[in-house]
This record gives sequence, C-alpha cells and structure tokens, in this order.
Amino acid sequence: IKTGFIFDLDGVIVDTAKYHYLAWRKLANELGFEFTHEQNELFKGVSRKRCLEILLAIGKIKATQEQFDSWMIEKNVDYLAYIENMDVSEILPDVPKVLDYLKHKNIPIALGSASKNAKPILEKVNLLSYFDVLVDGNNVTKAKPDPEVFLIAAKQLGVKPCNCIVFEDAVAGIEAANAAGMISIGIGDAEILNQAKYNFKDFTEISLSFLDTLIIE
Ligand code: B16
Ligand code: MG
Repeated sequence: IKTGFIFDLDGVIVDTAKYHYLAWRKLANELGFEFTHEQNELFKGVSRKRCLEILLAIGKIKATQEQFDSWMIEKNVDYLAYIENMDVSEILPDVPKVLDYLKHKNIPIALGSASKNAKPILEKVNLLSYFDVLVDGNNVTKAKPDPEVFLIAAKQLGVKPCNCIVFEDAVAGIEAANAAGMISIGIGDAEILNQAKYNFKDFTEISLSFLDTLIIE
C-alpha cells in the first residue's frame, strides 16, 4: 500500500476547541476583557504561543516575557483540568468507522496536530493504538500553515507526500496540507475551508467507497 492518512486532532477527532475556549476566556476575563466564540475561531489549528499573542492583541495588553510565559502555563493548566475528564463519548461522529476501515486495510495512519497535549488526549479517548505515527506541537519548529508537521508525518509513515491524505478543520491546516503537496480534506464549513480538495461537514458524510477512491494499492 502506497497511501497514508494523516488526521488533525482538535476539530477532526475530538472537539477540544470548546475547552481551549474556556481556558482562554478565563485568562482574558482575569486580564479584564471579553473573549468571544467568534474570536475563538481564529485560534483553531494555531499554536499555543500564537494564540496568546492574538489574545493579548485583542485585549490590547502588553506583556513582559515573564508574564507571557506564566500566562501560557496558566492557560495550559486550566486546559488540562478540562480535558482530564474526557472519554470515548467525546470522539466525533463516525471517526472510529473511518479509523477501523483504514486499519483493517492495513493503511498507515498518522496524527498531525499543533497540540502539545495530543498524546494524553488520544489516550483518554482510547484511540492511541490506531496511530502508527504521532507528530504534534512537541515535534515541530514551524506551525501550520507551514507544511512541516505533515511532511514529518509522511516521512515517518514512509509515504510520499503526494500519496498522503490529510483531514483538517482549520484554514491554516488545509493550507499546510496543500503546501506539502498532499490531498486535503476539509472537515467542517466548506465555505471557510474552500481551499480543500474535498469538503465534508463531518465523517458521517464520508463513505467507505469514497475512501477506496483515495487508496492506491
Ligand atoms: P496545545 P489541532 C490545535 O490542535 C488547536 O486547534 C489550537 O486551538 C491549539 O492552540 C493548538 O492545538 C495547540 O494546543 O495548547 O494543547 O498545545 O487542531 O492542530 O489538533
Ligand atoms: Mg484542528
């Protein structure tokens, strides 16, 4: 088999965006300003450091390096408390259907996420064993839309980038997949993810016969 599949985490496998939102909102409120759901959209697929930079710009707050570092830690401690109780019920619809099908066909599977918390989350929702390769925020130097995360994943899978299929919910992630020369599949709003090669609202819309069309044996 020459094909590899790469999954983003937040927004594709689980909806951790809601927990990121709660943790960022708590910090914003402590610093004296509001942080809305709409503003949280800007944070999807974006690294933790970049998220804090955007948050401080929204609140018009200038931080010392020391404050910046301590707020990064504070947000993550709060986020970890939210994800502590995650379980299999938080897996997004029909994700196991797709993972099972690929596993059963012996197709290599990678995670390509910006999160530094990816592994504990996959453990909590009991999906870690599906993944042959994990590339996350701990392994990259350049954040999406840079293709680095997906190129490392392809290399570790032993699959050519042009034979990799990427599932992504964020604009920056679709851009990263396209820049890597991979086949991008947008999960979510097709208007927002209009640079994707294919678009689906979620995995319930993805048929096994569609997956077959992507697989080169
Ligand atoms: P952490 P993904 C991304 O995950 C999230 O979409 C983004 O909102 C978050 O800031 C980023 O991970 C970093 O997460 O703080 O856990 O390292 O969509 O790339 O799986
Ligand atoms: Mg995502």
